[in-house]
Amino acid sequence: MSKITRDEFARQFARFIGKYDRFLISGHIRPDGDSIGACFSLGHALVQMGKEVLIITDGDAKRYVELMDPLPMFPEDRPVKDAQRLFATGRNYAFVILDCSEPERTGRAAQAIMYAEASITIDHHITSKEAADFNYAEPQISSASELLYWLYKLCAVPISRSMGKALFMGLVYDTGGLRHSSTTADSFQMAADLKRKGVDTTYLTNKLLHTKKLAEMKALSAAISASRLYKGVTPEGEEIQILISYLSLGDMNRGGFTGSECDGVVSLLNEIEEAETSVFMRELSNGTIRVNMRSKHVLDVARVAALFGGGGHVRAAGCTLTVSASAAKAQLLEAMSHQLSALEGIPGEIQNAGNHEGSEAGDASI
Ligand SMILES: [Mn+2]
Repeated sequence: MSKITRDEFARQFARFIGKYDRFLISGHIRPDGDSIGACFSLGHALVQMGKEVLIITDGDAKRYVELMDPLPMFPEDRPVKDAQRLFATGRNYAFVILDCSEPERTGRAAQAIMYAEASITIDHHITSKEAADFNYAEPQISSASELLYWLYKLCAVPISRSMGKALFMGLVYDTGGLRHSSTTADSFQMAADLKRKGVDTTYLTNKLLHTKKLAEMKALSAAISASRLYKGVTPEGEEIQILISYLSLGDMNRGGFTGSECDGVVSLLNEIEEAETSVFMRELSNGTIRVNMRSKHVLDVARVAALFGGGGHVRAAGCTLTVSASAAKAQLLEAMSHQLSALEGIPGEIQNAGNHEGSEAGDASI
């Protein structure tokens, strides 16, 4: 949580973008729709002010970048220390980090903070740190793109159609189509304003949320086949189920899909009615396990992820574990059991379950 108000930060932000002429802009590693949307909205805002902009990404961003009006992108094969040479004037630049707060979370852009004249972070994650010269985070807002939208309003930055497309992409991506609990009346107001500006909301929503490659559907199919439900009981006595699925590199090779085709799997898994919480684990090439989690209304998965050095939001979070798949599953269940009074597979954690009254909840949990 930031120590300053949105109004106070808006004044810092306006001074920051007014002061510098060249901006290197990065979102987080393994970019998503909000990360790219936030970067492109700011990039177009700065270009319309006559500034020079370079967007730097780390990981496959094509699916999102191709929906945007083009901006100069930092070449894949250039080291970050060359950044200032890539600006036409070759002079120093300011570095902007969006949709995350730690330079390390940007991936290959991380060292840019050393070469930059000044730096700023604008984020909406709960795990926010203050690593730059100026830092601002609002963990309760839906997306970095929505936060930027309201900052542009406060700074009287006119929102062009190109910016509108980017902002809408970020909003729709991070809210699952104005659907997640992070969606507020302000989010709808922003969407309505962007629609009025001529943003093709139908096209963007269909492209972002309802278009899947065959390999992605095969990844989902494999993840469903490999899934198992675990029963738990909340402190309020509600019975819930946690779905856990794991795909090894071997599973993925056999299925003909790679990591990028697995990105949307966890959200689709959590559409399964029985699953209050869904955990999708997949083996990365270096033998570690990437964990993505979604919950509907009970578990705070950000708290679970934080125990393993990860982060995210209450209903959507992720972390990376360097243990075997079975150990990862056991450790995640153990972490989740702290928020429950009982959880299948965690016999040591059920001392509060059932209250010795032989309740159905107690029976279901073991
Ligand atoms: Mn985001």
